[in-house]
Amino acid sequence: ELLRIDHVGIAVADLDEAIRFYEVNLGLRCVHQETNDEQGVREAMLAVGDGTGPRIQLLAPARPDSAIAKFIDRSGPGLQQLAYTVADVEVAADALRARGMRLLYDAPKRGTAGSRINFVHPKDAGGVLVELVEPADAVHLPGD
Ligand code: V0V
Repeated sequence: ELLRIDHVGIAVADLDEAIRFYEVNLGLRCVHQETNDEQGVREAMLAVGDGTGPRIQLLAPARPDSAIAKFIDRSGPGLQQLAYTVADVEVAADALRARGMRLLYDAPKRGTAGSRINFVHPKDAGGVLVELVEPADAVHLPGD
């Protein structure tokens, strides 16, 4: 069900400062920004190189009780999640549930740029918060 790496998510305290750091020091390009109220994050997507590969997602807390705020309080800024592209997030989530993994949501939630997302609990995935991303423009082909 996992098609490719979609993005790697990094928790940051200050989004604007982090975007500048990645653009100036690492040469990445910010290609998208939004606030996700449900998740309590301000986020930015950064393209690497020719932009065809996985992106870097910078995640800053939008409120103090959010998942990102809690992560930074506990672990400091740094790698927070690894996200895979899937064709159908419900099909992928069901397959992982059937293999005994806990998915965080019963039904998908809204992710970046109109995508549909769910997560595997990090305790069921070797200490990694695994995100499933069905992009808004996902094409459902027979056999996907
Ligand atoms: C917590 N733990 C992690 C972790 N967060 N381990 C690896 N990576 C992480 N990111 C560990 C933590 O150290 C504890 O380990 C253990 O999990 C138990 O955590 P818990 O008390 O059950 O849960 P919390 O309250 O720490 O929350 C963790 C979860 C939470 C994953 C449940 O962060 C969550 O709901 N995340 C999903 C939503 C999210 O991350 N949203 C922000 C991105 P010990 O100490 O017990 O060993 S939004 C996004 O990605 C968007 C919009 C997008 O991509 O489009």
